[in-house]
Amino acid sequence: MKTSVVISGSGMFVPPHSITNDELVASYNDYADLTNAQHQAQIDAGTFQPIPHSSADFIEKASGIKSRYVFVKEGTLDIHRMRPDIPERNDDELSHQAEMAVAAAKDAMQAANKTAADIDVVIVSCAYTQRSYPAIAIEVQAALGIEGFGFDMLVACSAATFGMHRAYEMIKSHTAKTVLVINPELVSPQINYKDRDSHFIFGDVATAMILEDGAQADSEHVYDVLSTHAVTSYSNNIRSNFGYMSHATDAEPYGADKLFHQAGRKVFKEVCPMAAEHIETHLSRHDLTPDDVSKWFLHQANINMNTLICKKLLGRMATPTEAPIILDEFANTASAGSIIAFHQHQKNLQTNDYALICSFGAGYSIGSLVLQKR
Ligand code: CO8
Repeated sequence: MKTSVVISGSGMFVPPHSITNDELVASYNDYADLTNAQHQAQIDAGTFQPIPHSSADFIEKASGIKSRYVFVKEGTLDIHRMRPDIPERNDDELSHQAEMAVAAAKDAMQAANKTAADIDVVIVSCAYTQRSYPAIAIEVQAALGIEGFGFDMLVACSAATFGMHRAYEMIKSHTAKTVLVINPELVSPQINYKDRDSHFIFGDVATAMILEDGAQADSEHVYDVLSTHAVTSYSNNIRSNFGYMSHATDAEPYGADKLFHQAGRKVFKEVCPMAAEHIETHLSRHDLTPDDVSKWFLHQANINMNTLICKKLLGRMATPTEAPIILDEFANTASAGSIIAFHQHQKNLQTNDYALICSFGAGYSIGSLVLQKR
């Protein structure tokens, strides 16, 4: 008999602090006014472009984002700092990212009826890890008392779906029976809060999923993973150059190009058709069309992107029940967005209903899973 792979539990950690658009914009505008005042002479001489104001109305219309959660709020809105003030931890303390990951993992393990003894592999898959080694996954593995092995994966916005893709293959090939995939998206340290185009886009969160051999799953909500599909296509339109090479290149390690930056319009135009085509191709492998899908757990970068992709696929607007939006509350949480949507909105799916998880973003990278509720 062929091994079936299922998602048997999901979990989430939401940081304790949030920042509304109004708070963020007030801080940014004060920073802009201060900087302009400091450069008044250059502005008058035409050698410095005054920094324009940001706008909460623009942010909500252009992106659908109303607020975001952050792991540490202190420092972020301080116009003399413009970045979170996160106290460094000693090597013998649980790291910040592992702390978020462990909380989300415990939630997912409980939902899947799993203890540490049931888990064979821990994958930490996200947009950034806070250090190169030892892997955050191995730290999480130790903190949870899991045997077996763990490793980190970095695939930007598609880290969660690509991590589940890896878990799916391990279960199919019998190298693991139960895999814990965690996405601790601690992205706020990489946001350029001085950049009007991107200061509003991201928020912190951690999500987790349990994938296991379908023959052993006994949780309340179980979804057969019918297949996974992944595509990458190189693009410089979303980029962060931060990395270990700064020590040797003498480049400014915190320069604007070392933080998240993008050509947002180009990303929008290029990625929407790619994602729609990817989804249609994936569904067709199962003789399904978009009309057969009851729930769309799409990447949460921009509400207008999701509207456009659903329109391309369905020929009409998707309802909020069909394609849940969570980015109004969470903003773009890198790879975790589609998993938050799944975690919060999967429970009213009926037996045999089809659903799709799809991420799209930097790389470019697109990853999807076709699910059917048991
Ligand atoms: N307030 C007021 N005006 C603004 C602001 C602002 N905050 N920002 C820009 N404007 C202005 C612009 O300057 C522009 O002015 P003008 O017309 O005079 O030039 C005007 O508003 C319109 O600007 P845009 O054309 O850029 O506005 P858009 O309608 O395109 O909206 C978006 C901008 C929201 C960025 C949109 O393009 C978008 O969402 N694109 C998709 C981007 C996307 O999905 N990116 C994915 C990135 S995430 C990812 O891959 C994961 C990376 C890893 C995580 C990193 C964490 C830090």
